Amino acid sequence: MIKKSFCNICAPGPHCGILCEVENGVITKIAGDPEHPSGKGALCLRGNAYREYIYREDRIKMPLLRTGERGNGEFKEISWDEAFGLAAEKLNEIKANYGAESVAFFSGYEKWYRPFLQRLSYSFGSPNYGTESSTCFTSSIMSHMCSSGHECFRPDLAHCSLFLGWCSNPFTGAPSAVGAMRALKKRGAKFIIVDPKRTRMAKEFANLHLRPIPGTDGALALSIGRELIINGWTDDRFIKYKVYGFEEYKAYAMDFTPEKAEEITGVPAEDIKLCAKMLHENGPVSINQSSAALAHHFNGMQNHRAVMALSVLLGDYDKEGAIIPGILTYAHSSGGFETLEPKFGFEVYPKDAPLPVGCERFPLWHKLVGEMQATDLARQITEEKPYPIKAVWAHGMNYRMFGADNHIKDALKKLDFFVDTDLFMTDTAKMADLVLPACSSVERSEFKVWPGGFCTYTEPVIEPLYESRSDTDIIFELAKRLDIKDEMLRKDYISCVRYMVRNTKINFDELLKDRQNLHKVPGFAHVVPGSSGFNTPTGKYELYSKTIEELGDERFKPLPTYEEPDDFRENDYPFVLCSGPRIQNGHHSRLHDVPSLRAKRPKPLVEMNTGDAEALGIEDGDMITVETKEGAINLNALLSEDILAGCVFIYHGYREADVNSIIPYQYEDPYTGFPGYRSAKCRVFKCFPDGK
Ligand SMILES: Nc1nc2c(c(=O)[nH]1)N[C@H]1C(S)=C(S)[C@@H](COP(=O)(O)OP(=O)(O)OC[C@H]3O[C@@H](n4cnc5c(=O)[nH]c(N)nc54)[C@H](O)[C@@H]3O)O[C@H]1N2
Ligand SMILES: Nc1nc2c(c(=O)[nH]1)N[C@H]1C(S)=C(S)[C@@H](COP(=O)(O)OP(=O)(O)OC[C@H]3O[C@@H](n4cnc5c(=O)[nH]c(N)nc54)[C@H](O)[C@@H]3O)O[C@H]1N2
Ligand SMILES: [Mo]
Repeated sequence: MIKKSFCNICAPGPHCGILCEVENGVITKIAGDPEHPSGKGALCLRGNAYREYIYREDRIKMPLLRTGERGNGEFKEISWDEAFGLAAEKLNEIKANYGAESVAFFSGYEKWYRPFLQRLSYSFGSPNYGTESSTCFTSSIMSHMCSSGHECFRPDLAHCSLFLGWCSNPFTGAPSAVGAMRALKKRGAKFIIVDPKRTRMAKEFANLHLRPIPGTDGALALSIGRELIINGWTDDRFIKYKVYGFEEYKAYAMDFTPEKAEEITGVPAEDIKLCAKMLHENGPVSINQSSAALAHHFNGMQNHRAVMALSVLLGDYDKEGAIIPGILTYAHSSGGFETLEPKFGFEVYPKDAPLPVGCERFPLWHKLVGEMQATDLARQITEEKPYPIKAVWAHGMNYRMFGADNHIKDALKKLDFFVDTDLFMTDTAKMADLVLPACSSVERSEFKVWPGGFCTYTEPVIEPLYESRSDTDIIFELAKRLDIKDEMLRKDYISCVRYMVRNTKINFDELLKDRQNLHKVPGFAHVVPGSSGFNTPTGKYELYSKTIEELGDERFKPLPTYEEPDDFRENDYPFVLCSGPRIQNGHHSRLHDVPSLRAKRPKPLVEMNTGDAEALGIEDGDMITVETKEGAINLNALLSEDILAGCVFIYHGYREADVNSIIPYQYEDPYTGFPGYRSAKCRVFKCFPDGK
């Protein structure tokens, strides 16, 4: 029998449709679904391993109660009934003793159950709902919110003449987008790629490749902006009517001469001038800037704003062939239509609660996001200031995603009560008091949207493995056991989804009847370029952000100001450590234990420039030490001419060489709280023969 579902290894936007062959309740084969708009029948390396991922040997089979020391993995199996009874008793006890805010609710990478977890947290009385998006995507949303007032943008690849890919290598990060790039190239469009690595994207597509030192993008963008202005290559009519703060921007950008920018970024002044000229001569320009590689810096959000400013200077904004505002529809996916999902959590926000974790340190985050900024969780658990956090209820928590992760690891040990729900027995789950088994996307149902106005309510392909349950079943049951007085959480998943999409014309009964196919939302229409306006205080695109100015705090600059990453002052550490650029066979921590994928790149590697290595007597494959002011790890060297001299690149999430253990503590973007994963200073040396 063949049943349709989707692969949910990567981010929800591009989840690809799959066809699952099922025999006697077991999936025997998975292939891409040619009829599905995402993937169109093709699967990437990770998608092809989805069956193997689901059937990993370390799936958690039963609810587990800790019996040994935290972290040593000794548990006994208990029933679901006992697990819920215990959890409800402990959480209500901690609430009675320390206040509801002392319980934090956290979600790792998965997005589909988040609206319900958020509502649970708020209805319980805790403002401390937070997620992995404290390090992903939200920084770019914040950048857009305080410039245009829209959450996100999509490049109009069907009509652009120049694609400016700022930190863009879909060959590793988004394979399903490569086809669109090829079509664009075939149409004759030009490509500028900005990436310190000579990636496949740069080699195969770029007419011009700029290679800045990681974390210096803001200076580069300001300098390109300056070139556009002094050469008269800006769209003055657009600027006059649609832009606020141009004169201030112009005055500030004038300092960033190509020569000065060359000094800061390492990009030759001539290339900066050429880049501006190409942008001028080849419009419309569509800029695609990463929400991770550009944001994972001490200065990430402002760098993002500086890049975004180029679209506005060119007038290539919200028009055909440029970039067009988008809508986050449901659970971090963009369907091109609105739902009431964002309100679902916040309508029960506990109004008298103290500020969520991280919101004192990151006031712009608080203003624009309102959730807990989870990167500050380690500090607050440890210091108990301004109030203690005594319990964490987590779904899919991976402590290795945090910068300086030894701090969160130690903090978790200090908790009175820690629950983690995961598919697998991870090192984080091993530290929990109670571990609950979740099931995968093919073992449950879910409401889901896809770009182009599509939605579906999926059907389980197989029964949940072992005693595992879907995250939402767990959340709804906990709400009942906690005796939370929330009428929606007293109902069920479907009732809540119906409630969130009540503003649309989606016929939910149809969805429930036909679960094997995608449904088009009745009345769906694509956003018309030029129709979105600006949701900002001035009603214009704010190069000078009123939203930031209104914070009334001099640390925060309304212009897209360039500040050197703080760690760059550490002169004893000559290299820049850029951790995280995607690898084809990895997806954060979740695929490192999938044998066939791990076999493609078995060891954690540090990529470095061949010339740099030679100067240090390092040969390809040598075990070397990478040390920052936070700590040191050992890994094997992978040498390449394609790596920018002076930089090293390391992928994250490995147990044996955890790069986040050496990202400096509290090395965060003050606007967003995002860790500086991609521009910390380090030194590199060959290990002693004994490997130490
Ligand atoms: N295979 C795979 N794909 C993934 C993921 C994964 O783990 N594995 N993760 C998914 C997730 S959650 C996210 S958020 C996205 C991230 O998506 P991206 O940020 O687009 O992906 P990256 O590969 O991290 O970075 C893109 C490119 O930016 C370059 N880069 C790094 N630092 C800088 C910098 O400071 N400046 C400039 N100009 N370039 C820089 C890198 O060399 C890389 O080639 O990827 C998604 N796709
Ligand atoms: N150094 C460095 N660190 C980074 C980054 C970087 O670029 N560099 N990138 C950051 C970014 S962009 C991101 S998105 C984060 C990644 O964020 P993480 O949360 O670390 O992502 P994963 O490693 O996928 O871990 C998620 C956990 O969820 C579990 N899981 C999977 N499916 C389900 C489910 O349906 N239910 C439940 N309950 N659990 C499930 C998985 O088994 C896994 O243990 O890492 C961040 N950390
Ligand atoms: Mo991410």
